[in-house]
Amino acid sequence: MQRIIIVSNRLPVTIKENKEEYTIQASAGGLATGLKSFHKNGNSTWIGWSGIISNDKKEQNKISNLLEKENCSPIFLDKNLIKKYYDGYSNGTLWPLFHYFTEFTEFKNSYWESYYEVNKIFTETIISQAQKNDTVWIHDYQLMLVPNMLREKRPDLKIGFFLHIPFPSYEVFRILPKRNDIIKGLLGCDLIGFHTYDYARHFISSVKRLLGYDVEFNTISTESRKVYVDVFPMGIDYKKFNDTSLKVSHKSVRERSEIQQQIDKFFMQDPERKLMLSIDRLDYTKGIPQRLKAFRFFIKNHPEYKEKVSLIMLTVPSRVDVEQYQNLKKEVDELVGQINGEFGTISWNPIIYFYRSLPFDNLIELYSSSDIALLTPLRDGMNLVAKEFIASKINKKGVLILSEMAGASKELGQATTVNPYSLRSVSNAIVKALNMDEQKQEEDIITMQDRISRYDVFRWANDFVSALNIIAKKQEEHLAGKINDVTKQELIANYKKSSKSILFLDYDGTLQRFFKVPQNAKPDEELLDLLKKLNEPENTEIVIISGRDKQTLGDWLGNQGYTLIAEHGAWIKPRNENWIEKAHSNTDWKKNIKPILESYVDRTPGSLIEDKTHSLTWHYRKADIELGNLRARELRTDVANLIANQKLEILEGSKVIEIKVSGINKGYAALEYLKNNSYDFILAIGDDWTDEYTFKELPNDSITIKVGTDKSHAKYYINDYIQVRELLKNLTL
Ligand code: GDG
Repeated sequence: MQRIIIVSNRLPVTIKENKEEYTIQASAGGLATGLKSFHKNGNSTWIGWSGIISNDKKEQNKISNLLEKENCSPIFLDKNLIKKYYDGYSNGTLWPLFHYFTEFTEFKNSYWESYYEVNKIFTETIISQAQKNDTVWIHDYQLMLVPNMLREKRPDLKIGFFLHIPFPSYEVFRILPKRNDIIKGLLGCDLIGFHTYDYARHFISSVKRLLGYDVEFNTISTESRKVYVDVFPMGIDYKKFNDTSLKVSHKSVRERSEIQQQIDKFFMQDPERKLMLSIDRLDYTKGIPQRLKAFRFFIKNHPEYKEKVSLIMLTVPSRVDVEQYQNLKKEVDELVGQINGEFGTISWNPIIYFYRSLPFDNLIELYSSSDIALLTPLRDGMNLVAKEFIASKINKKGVLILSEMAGASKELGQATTVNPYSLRSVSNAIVKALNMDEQKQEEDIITMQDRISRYDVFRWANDFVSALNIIAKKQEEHLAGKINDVTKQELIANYKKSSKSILFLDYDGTLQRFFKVPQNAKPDEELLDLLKKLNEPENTEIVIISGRDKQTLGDWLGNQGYTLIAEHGAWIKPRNENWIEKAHSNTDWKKNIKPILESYVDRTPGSLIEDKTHSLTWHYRKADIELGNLRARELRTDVANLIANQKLEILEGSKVIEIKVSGINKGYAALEYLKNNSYDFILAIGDDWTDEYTFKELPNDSITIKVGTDKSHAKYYINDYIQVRELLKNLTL
């Protein structure tokens, strides 16, 4: 079985201290359960914070030794770091922002610094434990910088990340001052998983807008690698909930818990009574005050349900030191008091409120005794409680009212969904649930149980790891085509011993980075110097082969002893000679096409037209990335219809659409150039689609190199223009 390192903020165990003696209790949380099969075989490690604040090395060793038996490797953090990294950046910045509570989001530099530092500590611990080619699965928003920190030091690892909370829309995410660092941190992964398609979509949109990377379906092309994004809705241990529910249903009256006895009393007073349940951590994202207000609205507007329905609300203490949470507790206490005071009677409490956590069996008792689950978070990554409620319904009776803002609502199509901000919507749903006939309840529960039992937490974990393995294989294949130290040395050696060499070099994206305004891409000193040196040996010829117009190319690189091929081959300027026109055609066609391009410029802010002798080009690198892509597709269709039966073709480059005279391309131009001379070393480097012609046409023994990660006919891949310059520099040494 493969070795896997699981990394999360907290370890899946709780350490208890009693007179300097420590004991360990395994956690029954969803994550720990789901990863059990990977973790228990002894070939895996779980890295996380121990939960113990201690600077004492002896104590730390004691804890580490104990945890080793559980295959856990603890991280120790001091009080100050925990405060700023955990309470601060994780829960004071990322948690509220990612749940759309921008008003609660705090931006403090010291929080960020600690977050960065702790992410580094985690990374170093992983590095100290990871063997070659291990799989590392990192969890959640506290550790979003780890993937890239790890990738930089250990490119051999398979790295996956799963976000348990929502990824917000770009318009909210962009508020974060460190937005680029967070995105780049995550892009160190091979695979990034989200609960829902919406979160994945939001993430991809932020990547496109902030970093300008191309994305095709779920694949992001960064300069050096591809990163895959996919949806894995987290499940629960269905069998455990279902079996325990069966077990507790057989308990005798005497065995029943205090809470269950209270519930029994509630039903004894009137067996027709209905019980509604909500369970959540006391967190502002869970919409607890709004739920109470909706319940008040319901009782006020439907007095016929007085004494007939109660809401049993279990809220589990959470982040109790944080002010917002203390305020929330106060607000909830007051609301419960008000509602019970206003509507309650001697024999009926509208709200039965518990502020505590319960042992697992009691939780199941609650699930199985309740008729309705009222789960109305304002935002929730998934909400496992919804699935647990359904799984515990062994008698198939019950109704789930679920907020449409919870990830689980995307999966549980039979739930009654509500907008948690709308008191009326929640109240109507309660009435609907109270009146739902049993057959419908049964049908819905069975359908949902079927889904939850199939896609359980084990399947979730397995699917993620399997997907990561498949992706890692693809990455390996790509890596095999990459210029590495060995191929680089061979290439240099072959060049050095060749008697006549020719280098076909594309310009934009290959020798120079992309600029939002194409005319700004003028060669810098470093590049001019490099080309000059490269051109020094008598037996080396340099051909700059570009889609650019002859004027610009000539101004930038003319008369320096290089051959220039402009407009994809429409013009050629042999070294130290004048331009020769290779394409002969009239340009009347431009009169029809240009107004169309102009209309696209008007409707796509940031885009512009370039008019070349034999082509018209629409550039959209500076436009909004999504609008640009959309318009590019439209433009292609519009123009394709117009140019049918004319000797014109459409070329799609990197953020450009070019309409040009057909029969000329970089490949033909390169071949024609080679006709007159023989070379024993041919090198071609290019980054975009138009360079594929060159790669395809050149003789088999040529060395062809693609810049970037897109599929190519080239033999090798290289990351970016910086690495191209580095490689070329090596040829000059
Ligand atoms: C995050 C995301 C996402 C609750 N009270 C007791 C108790 N629980 C257990 C429940 C459930 C879990 O805690 C709560 O899970 P949720 O999914 O509802 O919420 P978060 O804690 O906010 O978790 C969330 C999740 O990660 C997984 O990706 O779904 O959206 O925010 O399992 O049963 N368990 C016991 N006693 C209690 O009193 N034993």
